[in-house]
Amino acid sequence: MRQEQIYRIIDVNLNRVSEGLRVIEDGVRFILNDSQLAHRARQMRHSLIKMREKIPELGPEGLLKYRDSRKDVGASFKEEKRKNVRELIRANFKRVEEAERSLEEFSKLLDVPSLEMKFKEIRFQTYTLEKETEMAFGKSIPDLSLYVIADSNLLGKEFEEKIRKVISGGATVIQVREKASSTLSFLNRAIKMRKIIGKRALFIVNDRVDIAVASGADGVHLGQEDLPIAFARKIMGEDKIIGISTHSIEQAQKAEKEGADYVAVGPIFSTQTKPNSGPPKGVGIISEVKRKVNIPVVAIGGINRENVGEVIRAGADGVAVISAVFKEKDVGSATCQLYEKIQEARRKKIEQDAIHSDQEC
Ligand code: TZP
Ligand code: MG
Repeated sequence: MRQEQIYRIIDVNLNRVSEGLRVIEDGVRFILNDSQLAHRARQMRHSLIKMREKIPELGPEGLLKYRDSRKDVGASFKEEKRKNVRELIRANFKRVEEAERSLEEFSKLLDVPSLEMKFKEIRFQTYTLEKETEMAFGKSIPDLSLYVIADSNLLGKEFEEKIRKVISGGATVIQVREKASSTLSFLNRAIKMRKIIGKRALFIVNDRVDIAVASGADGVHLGQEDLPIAFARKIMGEDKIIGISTHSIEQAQKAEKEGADYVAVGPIFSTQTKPNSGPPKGVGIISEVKRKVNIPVVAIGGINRENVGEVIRAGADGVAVISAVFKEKDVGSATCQLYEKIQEARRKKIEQDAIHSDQEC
């Protein structure tokens, strides 16, 4: 690859980042009236402009000679329609992040010290800005700390009573999972659960987008073989939560790219509840996925009160459990104990992380 080809890629991507940041800046400034977020977007744009000046080839004069929009095969790509401002801002963040990744990768081929690090820094600043912008737009980041899956196989007759106890025990999310029942009884159960749960926890339907919408659930949880995210999003809308089961870093990255709101990763430990879920991955996969994706990561599979601390300390944003709650006699107290263990592990993790960062200084 010739140097001018690399500079052409750098030029194109610097423009993409600047343009995307400009759209974001205008959105947060004029629609959200958030001057602080707007200021940060502007600062990031300005620091990119400064980078152009850092080396002659990246200065405005230098780059112009590598620019040739007639030869750019992407110039005629069809622009997509956007449904609303939030979707437009999100699309611009994605565009900015992709361009930043390209800048970071191609700068490795240039002999310019610290360039790659600088691009990386800006990419991470973008992730933070995206998270805060998303929050400012009102879709709060869901609390997935204790995600209890109400599997009809284990629930038995007193299901309503058990759900109430699980809520009082501190579950932040409750999912309805029906693997063997008819559509009608699945729907009826979902409607009942929505009523019982109210606003005290998030309510998620497993597998079925239609039942999620019909029962007024907060979201749906999909597997790798279920309806793809793009179609589920069309039906569910932007404000609902879509979670995906993943079994590898690649699947988690793909889910994030396609717009999932969280990923479930597992099985972490061996589980009898879903015997065909593959070999246990161990807690190592949690920290690996956390390093690669920015959406919340929920660990699943064989998690109980003995091992939940380890899972949280590995970086999981939450744990999803079935048997640790529903195979216990007292489901309320089982939930409560898990919840306490999660909080305790979080406190420990914060302390450990603080010690680590002191040592790095
Ligand atoms: N997906 C991966 S493992 C699993 C699912 C649904 C089962 C989790 O159940 P348990 O009883 O908490 O191991
Ligand atoms: Mg499924």
